[in-house]
Amino acid sequence: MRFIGSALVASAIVLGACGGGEKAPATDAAAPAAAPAAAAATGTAAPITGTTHEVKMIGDEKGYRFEPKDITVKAGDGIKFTFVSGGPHNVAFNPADIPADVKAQLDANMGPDKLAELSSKMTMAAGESVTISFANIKAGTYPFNCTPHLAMGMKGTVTVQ
Ligand SMILES: [Cu+2]
Repeated sequence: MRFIGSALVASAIVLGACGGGEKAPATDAAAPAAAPAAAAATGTAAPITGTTHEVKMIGDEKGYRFEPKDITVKAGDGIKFTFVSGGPHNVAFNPADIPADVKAQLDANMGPDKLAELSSKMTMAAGESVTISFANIKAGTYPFNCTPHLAMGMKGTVTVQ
């Protein structure tokens, strides 16, 4: 990308803004971000340009789960994963499940909520959240899980259209 420094700053601002609210400009701004799938390995975060969807992270007497478990988003959308109960929870993609040409972009798109490769920070209390952009991620279905509760089946998928 052309201006890596300013793109990173802009991404941080956009991700931060989405973390605080639900507004996101949904327009043709998504087009340039979604177009160069082949350039996805740059590792530069692509900010959310569409809708920010909400997924709850829950642990209660019925078990540990993401709600909804499977979600479909459009190119340029993002997902805000919010702690509801029973944590700690995080959002992690198994690197082995993510195609090589998606990995760097998805990793970068975890933005300030990233803790390790393809793995978010841990949320510890109700209301804390992790926001991930799916801008510039090629169409496909990507499985994710909560690291602390993987063995208890806390898993989901995001399908990017
Ligand atoms: Cu969990």
